[in-house]
Amino acid sequence: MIRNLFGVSTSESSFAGFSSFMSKQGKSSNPASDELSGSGELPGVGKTVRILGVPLGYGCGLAGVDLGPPALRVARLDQRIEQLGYEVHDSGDMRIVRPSSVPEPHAKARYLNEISEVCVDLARETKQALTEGEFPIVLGGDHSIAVGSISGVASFFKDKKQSIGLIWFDAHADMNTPETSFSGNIHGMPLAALLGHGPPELTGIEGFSPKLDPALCAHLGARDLDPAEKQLIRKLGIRFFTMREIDERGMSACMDEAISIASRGDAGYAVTFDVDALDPTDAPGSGTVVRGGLTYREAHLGLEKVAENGGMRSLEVVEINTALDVNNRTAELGVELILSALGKTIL
Ligand SMILES: [Mn+2]
Repeated sequence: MIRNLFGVSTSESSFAGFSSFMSKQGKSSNPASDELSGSGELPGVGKTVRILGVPLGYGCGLAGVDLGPPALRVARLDQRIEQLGYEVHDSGDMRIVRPSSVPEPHAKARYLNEISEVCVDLARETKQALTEGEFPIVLGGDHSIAVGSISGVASFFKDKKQSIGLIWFDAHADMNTPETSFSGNIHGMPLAALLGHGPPELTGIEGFSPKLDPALCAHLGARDLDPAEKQLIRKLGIRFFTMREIDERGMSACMDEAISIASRGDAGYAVTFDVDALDPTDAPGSGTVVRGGLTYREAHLGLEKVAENGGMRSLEVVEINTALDVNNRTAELGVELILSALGKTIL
């Protein structure tokens, strides 16, 4: 069994502080802020983001995803967020110990206990960031971590008797369960788990289930769904904006509708972005690429609209695979998309 090693700080955080030296350099004297000050008020002034790196890769069964957080930092994530006026608290990367045993060849939910343990910690850390008035930005890792991060966001708002919405960008539904999954890889199951379908180790995090009301959820970018997922989508009535619909109606109209669905609750919404939602020509660094995805500009437009709307309560970028990436292009785009979601505009 794995143990999350705690950082050297005196807090109970399971995030090591080793990368914090990169983040805080006295933001009031940020030279880039001065550079940009002529273009009007910076979107991040007076706001603080909390960066939580989660280098967990064994939900996807492929090496390389565990280096997503460092790849985003190589693309100067913290510094570029600071240039938008935000204060950046980088908690570093969660320490994840390799599992001590390999699952059975046909295991239905590979590394379930290990992933559950990480998600329990991540839920607590994400909730803690919100409690301290900071905006959580979670860096994957594979998409199984969404069970942790979004459980934490849902739990924070549940305590305030509020319901959180969701915008989920992905080529896949991520709505398998151990019973329906072909691979047993948990990164294909997180949305189902958050909606209350799946093993109690995932659905029961933070002590309640489901975390999300399907009526407040919008999914964009799907083009590769399994038969059982299609059934569950129909049963729950969750709104999917497939690539077919985005082609037909355009990203702008689909995004407006997605935002209005996610805003039906009283708490705003969580955003999670799987880079396989993007077309592989723009994002080659993913282990699950499918042709015909969101273009570079469609993705930016989507997140620019999220920023304009102002309802986003947490942001997550997952599934960047450094072993498959080309010159860090996918991580670079990941940072750009985070900046768009945080209010960076062209003009
Ligand atoms: Mn996914």
